[in-house]
Amino acid sequence: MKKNISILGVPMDLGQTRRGVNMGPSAIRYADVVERIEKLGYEVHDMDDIEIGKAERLHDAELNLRNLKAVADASEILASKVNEIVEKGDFPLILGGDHSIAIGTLAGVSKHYKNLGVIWYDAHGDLNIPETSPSGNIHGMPLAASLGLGNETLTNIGGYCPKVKYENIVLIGARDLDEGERELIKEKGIKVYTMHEIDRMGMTRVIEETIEYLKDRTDGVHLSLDLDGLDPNDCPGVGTPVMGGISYRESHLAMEMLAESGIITSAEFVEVNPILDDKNKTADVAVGLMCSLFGEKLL
Ligand code: EXY
Ligand code: MN
Ligand code: MN
Ligand code: MN
Repeated sequence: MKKNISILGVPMDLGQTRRGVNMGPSAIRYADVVERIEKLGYEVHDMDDIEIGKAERLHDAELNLRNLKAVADASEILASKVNEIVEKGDFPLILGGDHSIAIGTLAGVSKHYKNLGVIWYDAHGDLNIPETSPSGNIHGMPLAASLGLGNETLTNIGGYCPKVKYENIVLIGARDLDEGERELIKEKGIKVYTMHEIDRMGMTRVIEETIEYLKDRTDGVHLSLDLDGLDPNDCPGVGTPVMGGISYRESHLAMEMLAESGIITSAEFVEVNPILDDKNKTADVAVGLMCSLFGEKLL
């Protein structure tokens, strides 16, 4: 993994309706993200937060895309900042903010690769389009948008589409999928390790297979880690908790194995909501996982 890491905060809360996730980047900094990663021997540049616009006053129920303009504007800014980070040769580490920010992150990263792989560590699929979304919340749509599905304003962020190919993504931790998402997964044969496979195979084999699957077909891998992928007992500070999640230790093991593999070229940690949290526990878990991803060892 690269020795220089650039951190960028995205205080986005407009991809969903619960307030507080805009404070995610602050909570993660408060958990000493910079100091803890520096301790591992990296040079860390904190580029601060990007600016987020305002929520729309009226929601257009027919469009079913809440706060489309503000989310799209922020995604363009994010894409260009992430692009700068990759161009200068640093590892981009993006702090959310709700998961809608992945649209901008992937737009900034993907053009630097022929075949970007994506690991989507999440309780959810985030594969909705306005027609299938039960909520109109864009944080349930970023993976679909990155595949080129849904509203054009979102699929064309960064001026190109798509950002990823179906065969280059792996979902880990899924346990709350909407009907349209299930159909898409089956139709396209998307690789998914639901909680069922994690329980049966164990995280070791899940990550071994994921690395094996991605390493030859991709030339870079983005890790999009939604803290709600973990069990809410370990990560209570998330807006859409789902019982029966990935454990704290399984998640560290996953990060440690990814660190050893050296395949990860960019990462984002999203959905930390300090208002719903217990003494900043979720932000602290997030930083611990980042440290494992960057090679921290137990001994
Ligand atoms: N699938 C539901 C929706 O689209 O509204 C819930 C999505 C939650 C998305 C979270 C962040 O991963
Ligand atoms: Mn530098
Ligand atoms: Mn998500
Ligand atoms: Mn989620």
